[in-house]
Amino acid sequence: MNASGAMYLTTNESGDSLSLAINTSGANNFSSGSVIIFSGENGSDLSVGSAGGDAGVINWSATNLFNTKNIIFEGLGGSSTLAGVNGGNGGILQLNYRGLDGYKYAGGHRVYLTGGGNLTGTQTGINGSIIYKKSLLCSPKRDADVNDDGIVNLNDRDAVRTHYNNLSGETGYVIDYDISCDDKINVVDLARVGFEYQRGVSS
Ligand SMILES: [Ca+2]
Repeated sequence: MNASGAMYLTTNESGDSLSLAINTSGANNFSSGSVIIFSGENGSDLSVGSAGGDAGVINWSATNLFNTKNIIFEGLGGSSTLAGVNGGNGGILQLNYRGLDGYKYAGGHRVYLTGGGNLTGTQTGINGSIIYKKSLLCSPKRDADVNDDGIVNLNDRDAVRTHYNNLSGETGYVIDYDISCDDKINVVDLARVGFEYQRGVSS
């Protein structure tokens, strides 16, 4: 999936954003400044005003790597313009992936899920949340970014080393570090880190 610019989810008659479930099997590439907007609508200034809408839910499942570079997710609660009524709630973003390609936190995708304000501008809507869910399945393959920060680097190598020579069933065996899915944490897994070294750093 390749995308650029702004994509908006439509809202219902209450101003709530609709939700979106999306499945991608190949790479997802976004141009700089690409933004997916699933915010609630702001209340109307007409008459007595109206409530702010709730942001939606995006549930994105990437069979392979999810590219965090450039993408902006904006799921803000709408502002209420009706006296005594809270702003809308922020959205939920769930990313399901085999691995991340690009920084998970600062430097990667930007996510805005703040709740909306009330008539006086005080935030009263509840902030939304983001859920990261990495698959540890062996198909198509387990991720070499064992600490799940979006980058394959020396920290991943060192994490594998910490569990080196542990076999499935032993207390030191942690499935995340058995990248090759052979029930052993050994040089084969270190090699996998090496093959993908610096993945996620470059654009
Ligand atoms: Ca890492």
